Amino acid sequence: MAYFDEISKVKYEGRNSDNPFAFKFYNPEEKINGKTMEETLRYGIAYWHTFTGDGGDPFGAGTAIRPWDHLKGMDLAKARVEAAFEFFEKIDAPFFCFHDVDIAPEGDTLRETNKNLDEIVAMIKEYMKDSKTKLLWNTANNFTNPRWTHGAGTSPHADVFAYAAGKIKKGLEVGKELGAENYVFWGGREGYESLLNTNMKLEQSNLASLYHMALDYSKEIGFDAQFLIEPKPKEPTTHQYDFDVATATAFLQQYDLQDHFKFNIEANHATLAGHTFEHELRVARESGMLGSVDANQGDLLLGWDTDEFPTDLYSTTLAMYEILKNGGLGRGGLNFDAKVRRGSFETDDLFHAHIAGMDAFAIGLKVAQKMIDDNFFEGIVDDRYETFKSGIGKQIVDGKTSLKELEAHAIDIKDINLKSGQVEKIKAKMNQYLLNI
Ligand code: XLS
Ligand code: CA
Ligand code: CA
Repeated sequence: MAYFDEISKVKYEGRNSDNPFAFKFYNPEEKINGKTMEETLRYGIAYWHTFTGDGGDPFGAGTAIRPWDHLKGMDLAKARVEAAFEFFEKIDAPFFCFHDVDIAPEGDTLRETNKNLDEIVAMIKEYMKDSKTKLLWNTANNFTNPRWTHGAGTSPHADVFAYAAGKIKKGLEVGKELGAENYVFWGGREGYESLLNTNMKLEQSNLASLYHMALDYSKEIGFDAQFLIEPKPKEPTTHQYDFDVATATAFLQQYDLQDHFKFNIEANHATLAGHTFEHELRVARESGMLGSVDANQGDLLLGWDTDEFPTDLYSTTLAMYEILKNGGLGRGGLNFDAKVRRGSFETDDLFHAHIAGMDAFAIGLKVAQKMIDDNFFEGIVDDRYETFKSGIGKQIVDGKTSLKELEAHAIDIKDINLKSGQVEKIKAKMNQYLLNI
């Protein structure tokens, strides 16, 4: 059965096309710096928003009208798989991502849940045989069911911890079965509401043990995916342990996990942490830990995790600048962890939203590559740190000086020739780049 009958395969038609079902900038075959756009951008479709989500919010029921609405339970799960692969084909997606509960309903026990999962995973595997769409990552949803109220790997109850471990074990098996490139850990409720009822040290060390067990088990079964941690500072808990890239890096280092993890960085989580998207990408890239990206955007007027489709070209460009400087995303990709607005309830909106996001990152890629080719900003950075290239500056960089020597150097200095940071010139130049693609 076809779910999106009216829509044919979305193609690249160029910037002047007025066909709403065509890409204007994303041309999968176009080469940018020797790699096709498809190879660099590695777009992923988030199963939970696009096939499982219904547009509900804390103030009202779902609004989405979907061709599978009349179904329930396993029939619904199967219809979603059929719809998903039709959608992947039509939007030309190289990857998809899911949580366990997105693809199959939870049963009353873990045993029942696993049975449901087995059936749907077998079906997905069949569909994947005739599809180019691969699994970018999967993960266990250890945050929706009421049992996770106080956390999963950081729960104060050992049975809950064991349940979480069991779900992760299954997640790793599923990832292996479907050839996932990565496996994600997002600590949805791994945090606290009040320090007065929390043993923070125990919770964090339990969480680290869980990650170690996951690493051991993936080795045991020969699942060689890249492990990713997805930081987020808050929501749903007041304070989440994986607050941002810097905090999560310290956690990984403290528990000797740093060599086995990279980061899955979500734009909206970066802004919730009071950073820009590109800040988080930069921090991860500088320590060689930029793994994958959840491509979306927040709304600064609202300030919560709105998971909007990314359309802000300034942000997609600065993100692509970091990604290109990283030499690409390796096994990672750009997963649209984004949902259509509650008011965009028609099925067509799913296509419009993805086209908008895919075009926005294609523009970002083109502009960022041009910026890098021109070396304009790199030139500014280079000049700015000029004094560290020779003399006392070089000695500082090489670790070959001391406070005594530096005092002797500084003691009689009267004028220091500081130069402008040129922020306005930089911003104007960025605008020029954006307008000239
Ligand atoms: C929620 C997160 C979540 C992770 C995967 O805010 O973005 O969807 O990406 O569990
Ligand atoms: Ca995410
Ligand atoms: Ca989010």
